[in-house]
Amino acid sequence: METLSIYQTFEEAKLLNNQLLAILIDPDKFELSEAADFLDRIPPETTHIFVGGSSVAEGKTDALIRRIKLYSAHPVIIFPGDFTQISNAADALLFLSLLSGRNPEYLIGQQVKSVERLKHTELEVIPTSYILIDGGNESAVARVTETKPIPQEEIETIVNTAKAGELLGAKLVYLEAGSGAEYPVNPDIISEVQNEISIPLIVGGGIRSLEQLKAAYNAGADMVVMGTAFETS
Ligand code: 1GP
Repeated sequence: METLSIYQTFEEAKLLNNQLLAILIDPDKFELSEAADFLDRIPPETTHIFVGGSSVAEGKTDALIRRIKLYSAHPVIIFPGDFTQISNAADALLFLSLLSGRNPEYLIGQQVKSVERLKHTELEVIPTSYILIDGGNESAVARVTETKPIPQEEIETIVNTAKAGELLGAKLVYLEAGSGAEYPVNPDIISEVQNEISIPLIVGGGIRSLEQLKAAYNAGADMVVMGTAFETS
């Protein structure tokens, strides 16, 4: 049987209503020596490992991915804070454009800077509309990109931003409340976005409990990303 590309696994999940779960590891907050134990503790429902952070020293992402690969068969997807986090050791790259903001550096600047590096990799590149939504506290994404999140009340703006991303050719939409958000993206927003788009939907930021996880899936998230919940327990 032909192996599916990473993106095909997203499409399949959407089609079959399967729930994908990604565990996010920030190389900046992670000791390489803890990788084996950590990967042993992640939930059996985990389908993907995301690696990335808002400000990570050069080389750290690559070293972490290589370590993860020693202990885990899960596909590793880079969720980069900037172009220096691109590593050929991963399986795929979320090629993010921060559509909620109006900072050209994160709309197209970083993407242009990444091209030379991408030429030397075999990464599967997945164009992704990245939409930052207010999670009740200042997120690292907002701070580093110097952009404002969209308030949760502005559902129409959020839905239209997601749709615009799809029309521009994005293959995924990522609704982000920010790592360590006080509260996650409201399920009403998730379902309205899901109704409007025909590409898979990722939701993350501030999801710590099983109830929040289930609420996100029930509202229509094809994948949920959890990071902080596993950093502390
Ligand atoms: C952040 O969506 C991810 O980019 C995960 O957020 O750390 O709050 O789980 P948490």
